Amino acid sequence: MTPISEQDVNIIEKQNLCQRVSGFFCSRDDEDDIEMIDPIDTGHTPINQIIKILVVGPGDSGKSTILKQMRVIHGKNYSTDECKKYKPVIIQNIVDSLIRLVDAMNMFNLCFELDENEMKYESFLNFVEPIKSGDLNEWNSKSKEYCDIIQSIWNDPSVKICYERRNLFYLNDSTEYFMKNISKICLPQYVPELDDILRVRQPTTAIQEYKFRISGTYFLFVDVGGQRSERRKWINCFENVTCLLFVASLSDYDLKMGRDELRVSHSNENEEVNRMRDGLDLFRTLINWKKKVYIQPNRTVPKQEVVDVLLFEKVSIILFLNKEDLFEEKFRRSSLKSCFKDYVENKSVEEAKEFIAHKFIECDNTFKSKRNSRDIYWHYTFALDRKCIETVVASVKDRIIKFMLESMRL
Ligand SMILES: Nc1nc2c(ncn2[C@@H]2O[C@H](COP(=O)(O)OP(=O)(O)O)[C@@H](O)[C@H]2O)c(=O)[nH]1
Ligand SMILES: [Mg+2]
Repeated sequence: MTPISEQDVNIIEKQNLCQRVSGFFCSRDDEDDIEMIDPIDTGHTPINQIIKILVVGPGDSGKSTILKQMRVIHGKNYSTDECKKYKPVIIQNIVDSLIRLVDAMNMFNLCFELDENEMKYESFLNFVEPIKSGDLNEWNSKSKEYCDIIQSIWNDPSVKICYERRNLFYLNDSTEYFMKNISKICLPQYVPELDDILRVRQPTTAIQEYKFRISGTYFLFVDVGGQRSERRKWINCFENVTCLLFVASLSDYDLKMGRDELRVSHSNENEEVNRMRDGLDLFRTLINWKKKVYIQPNRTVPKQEVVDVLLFEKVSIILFLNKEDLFEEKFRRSSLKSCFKDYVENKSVEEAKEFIAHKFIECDNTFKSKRNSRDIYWHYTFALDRKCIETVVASVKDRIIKFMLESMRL
C-alpha cells in the first residue's frame, strides 16, 4: 500500500476541521436520549461560530458540577423552581449515604454503639421506599422525626468509624456536607441553595448539551455521563469535536469501583478495580482511538485507500484533575502507593499532583514521539469553587481558540 503523504493527511484533516466548525450537532441514533438545556438564546448565531467540547471522564469525577458552575458563571442562575427540583435528589443522596454507611458496618463487623439506633434504623428503612421513588409526602409530614433519626445514626461512633474508612466502599463525597446541614434540609420550607445543588450527586444518564457564550464565542458542551454503562453511547458524540475535556478526580487514587458499577458494565463484580486506574484506562482508550479515513485517488495515490488515523489527533485535549480539595485533605494519611507501585514517598502535595498528571500524559501513545507528540494541557481544579472554575475556563477558552486558529493555518 502506498504510504499517505503528510499533505494528504492535511487535506483530510482540513476537511474534517471544516465539518467540525460548521456542523456542531453530533450524529446520534437515539434522539430521545438528548436533553437540551439552553440557558442562553443562540437563535441567530451562525452555526460555524459554535465550538463543540466533549466533556468526558469517569462517573463522579465532577463533570456535571463543573458544568453547573459554568452555567451560573456564563449563563444564568437557578430559578426558585429549578432549585426546588433538587430537594428530592438531596434527600435521596442522604438516604443513600446512610444506608451505605450502615451496610459498611456489617462489612467491618461493627454494631451500633447506641442500642436505640438499631430501632431507629429499622424505622428509617420503613420510610425510605417512597423517597427512593421521589415521593416526599411522608418525608414532609414527618421531617422533624426523620431529622432526629438521621442525626442520631450519623453521630453513632460505629458509623463514624465506617466514615473514616470510606475509601474501602462507595460513599458520596458530599455525605458530610449534607449531614452537617441536615437540620436546614429537614425544614418543611427548605429550598436548596446553589451550594447544595453543587453538592448533589445525580448520575448523568442522558447525553446533555449546554450552550454558553464566553466573551462573545459560543461553546457547546456535551456531557456524556461517565458511568461504565453509559460509555457505549459516547461514540455517537465524537463527530465534529473541537476539544476533548477529560475530567478525572485526583482523590480517586485510593478508591475502588462500587460493585453496582461493575455489575451494570457486566464486569466481574469480584474484581477489584481502582478508580484512578479505571480513569487512566479510559483516558488512554479515548485519546488513542483510531478511525478509518478514506483517501480518494489522486496524483500520488492511484486507488482509493483506507488508513487509520487518530480520532482526536487534531482535537485540543484538555485534562481537568478535579477534587483538588479532597486530594490535599487525604494525601498525608493515604499513600499514592496503593495505586502507583513506582511512587516514591516524601513528595510534597504539589509534586504528588504532578506525578498523577504525568501518569495521564504518558497514556498518550504519541507521548514519546519527538515529531508528533500532542500537547495535552492540564489544570488542577476544585469544582465547588466558582473562582477556580472561572479562571480555568477562561484559560481553556483562549487555548481552544488559539488551537483552532493554528489548525486552520496548517
Ligand atoms: N469536595 C469536592 N466534591 C466535588 C468536586 N467536584 C465534584 N464534587 C462532588 O462529587 C460528586 C459527583 O460530581 P458530579 O459532577 O455529579 O460527577 P460526574 O459524574 O462526573 O458528573 C457530587 O456530589 C459533587 O458535589 C470537588 O472538586 N470537590
Ligand atoms: Mg454527571
